[in-house]
Amino acid sequence: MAARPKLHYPNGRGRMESVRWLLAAAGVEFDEEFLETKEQLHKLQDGNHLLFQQVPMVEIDGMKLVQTRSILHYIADKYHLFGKDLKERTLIDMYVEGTLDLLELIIMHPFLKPDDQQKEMVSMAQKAKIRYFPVFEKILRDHGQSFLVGNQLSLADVILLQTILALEEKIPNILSAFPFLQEYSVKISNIPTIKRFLEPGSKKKPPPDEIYFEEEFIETREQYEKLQNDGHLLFGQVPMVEIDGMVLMQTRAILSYLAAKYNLYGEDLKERVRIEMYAEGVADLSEMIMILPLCPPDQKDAKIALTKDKTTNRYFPAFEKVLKSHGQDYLVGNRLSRADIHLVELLYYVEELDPSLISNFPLLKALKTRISNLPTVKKFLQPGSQRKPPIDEKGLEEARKIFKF
Ligand SMILES: N[C@@H](CCC(=O)N[C@@H](CS)C(=O)NCC(=O)O)C(=O)O
Repeated sequence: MAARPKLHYPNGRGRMESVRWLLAAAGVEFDEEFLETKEQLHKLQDGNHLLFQQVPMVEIDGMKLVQTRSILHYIADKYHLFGKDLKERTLIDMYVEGTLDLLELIIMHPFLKPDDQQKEMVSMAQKAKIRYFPVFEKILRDHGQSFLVGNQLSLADVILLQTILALEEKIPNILSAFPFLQEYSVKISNIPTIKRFLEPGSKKKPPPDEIYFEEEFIETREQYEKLQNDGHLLFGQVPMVEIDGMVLMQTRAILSYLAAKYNLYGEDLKERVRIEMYAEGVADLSEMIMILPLCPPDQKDAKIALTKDKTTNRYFPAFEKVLKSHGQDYLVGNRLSRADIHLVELLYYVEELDPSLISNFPLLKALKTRISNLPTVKKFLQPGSQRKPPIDEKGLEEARKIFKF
């Protein structure tokens, strides 16, 4: 039995991800040797294993292949994913090269400076919608077939689906004006080999800029005092977040930084200020809900009644009206922003307080479902994530001891 191909690359998507996609689509099992240190790359370079001193490198059929496109072509040829004749092959090649131009932008995106990332995201979406997707939409519409070339799966389909899904992770509604591509991407995703690759546990790599964060829980008064005495806390308070070489304090400032860094703060100053207004409104109601457990028992019922009244008569109508006024999927600019995230977080808190409060607000309900189904949010809402449960009596007691309130 021939040895399984062995892929040499870091444990991330980069240029190797297309090779992983193609092997998976062809139903080929493969092994991976992850380059985790510079030394490992140098060892491959010094050992003359890399023709141009670069990875991706794939050991296959007794060869050490480099150059992503050459690797893709070899695998496509070997597994009959490169058309039935020279004409089909060239069509596939053209489609692949066009798509790779777009994919290259996605691959390079995380390496841009945070300030440039937002601009590039907008221009990437424009390029996809104006230059690339219309081409493939037309091809599919004109020939009415399920695949781009020769009515059978080819390298072109694999790379196009990879690119569509990678873009959708960043811009969920990117295919909204392309019905044929929507149907196509569902069909190709359901091809058994590809379906398996798209399921959790496969060798498909997560998005490079998926955010991982670590938490250091403050469990005792001593830990809190140590942080204060170390001079880490600007105003002696938490939350505190260490990020990008800084120590950030003040919840709103932290949220603003994260939103700006991860393109959740609108396209221009006008969108930004609307996002901020909505976020501040959400924060006011969230604050009312957050302090309910601290309320003295004799005032609690009145405070809850007031909170419910403000929810249904002030805040929910305001957001329902915003959504109704533009009929779009998101609060601002028809794309995900921190305003949507904060509002949906609030909707979950309100639901814990009284699930009936949302019943007269159909657009808010729809927003909650939509945002909750975004892959990253969905993951966060699933058990086992870093999301925290509502505070209980025990948690409250501990917080009292730590913060002395
Ligand atoms: N045209 C090459 C470019 C390969 C490339 O730029 N590889 C990068 C990693 S993604 C690399 O090995 N960089 C290290 C170096 O150039 O020394 C291909 O498509 O494989």
